[in-house]
Amino acid sequence: MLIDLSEACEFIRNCNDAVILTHQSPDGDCIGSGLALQDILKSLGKRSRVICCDEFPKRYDFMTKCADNDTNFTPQNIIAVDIADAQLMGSLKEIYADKVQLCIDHHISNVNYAQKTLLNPQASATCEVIYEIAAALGVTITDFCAMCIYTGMATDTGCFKYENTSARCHEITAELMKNHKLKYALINRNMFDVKSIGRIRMEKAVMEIMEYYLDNRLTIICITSDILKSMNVDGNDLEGCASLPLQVEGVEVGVTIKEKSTGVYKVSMRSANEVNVSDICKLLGGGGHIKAAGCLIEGSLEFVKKTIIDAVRKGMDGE
Ligand SMILES: [Mn+2]
Repeated sequence: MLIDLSEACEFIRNCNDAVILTHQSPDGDCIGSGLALQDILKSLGKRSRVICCDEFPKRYDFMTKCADNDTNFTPQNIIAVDIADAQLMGSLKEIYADKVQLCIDHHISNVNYAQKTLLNPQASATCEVIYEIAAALGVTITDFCAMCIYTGMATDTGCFKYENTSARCHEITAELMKNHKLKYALINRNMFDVKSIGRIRMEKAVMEIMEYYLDNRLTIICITSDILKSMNVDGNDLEGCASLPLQVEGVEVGVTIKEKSTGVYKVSMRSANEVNVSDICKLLGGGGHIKAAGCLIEGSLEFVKKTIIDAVRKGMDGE
């Protein structure tokens, strides 16, 4: 059931000993919103812990290492942040998929799996929704909380340059900068400029295997298990690689195909401008945002590629 901000605040005021779930392959927004919410709950005198099926990547240590996760309680409330679909809980879905009481999210594709969902598709990030919650609750935002919210908003907007960067988003970050000691330059350097050696290796390999279709308007990167092995990188190094094909001049849609298991491919689709990749992925059984969406396709790699090329061609022609 969709609820409004005041109802979500009501829930938070009444909750205690909460588990805060984040999605698999955790990013700056789900980690930031989880930890920011934990900090808000702490301000209200409530215990919580932030959990994920995957380990938090090292580059988020500046947030995760400063949080104090309380493991010493039996959960009374289950909250999910930035999780559009229970499937995205990964291995934790067996335990929590049907137990989420409150989901806080900004994905238009949210499937409404929780008992109550506070969904703001206009928000640049779930962290933006968390900020609105803190403001509505009248909780004083700590410097740590401000850092978490800022990080989530920065990551989900690609350092404030994607389409989802709104005036509201700038207003909130301006507030955070005005009122807190916020190391924004350091955060953004760590999020956007610094790359691990594995990441550099991955980008080099990816650029080499990029394929061009539809008069170079479509680029596809296929990362099979073999290629992944030969790159000698870990999963974290692949985060955000879906946007790499869009760097090519003239490209309208960039697609990254990752082999999940034999004959199962995870497809990430990004649009540079006009093409609605959410619609395209929906036709392929997936979903997402207008400019960033995904789906899962089973079959041979050749079949997967052909399916994608056909679907993108139709999407570009507005069929
Ligand atoms: Mn997000």
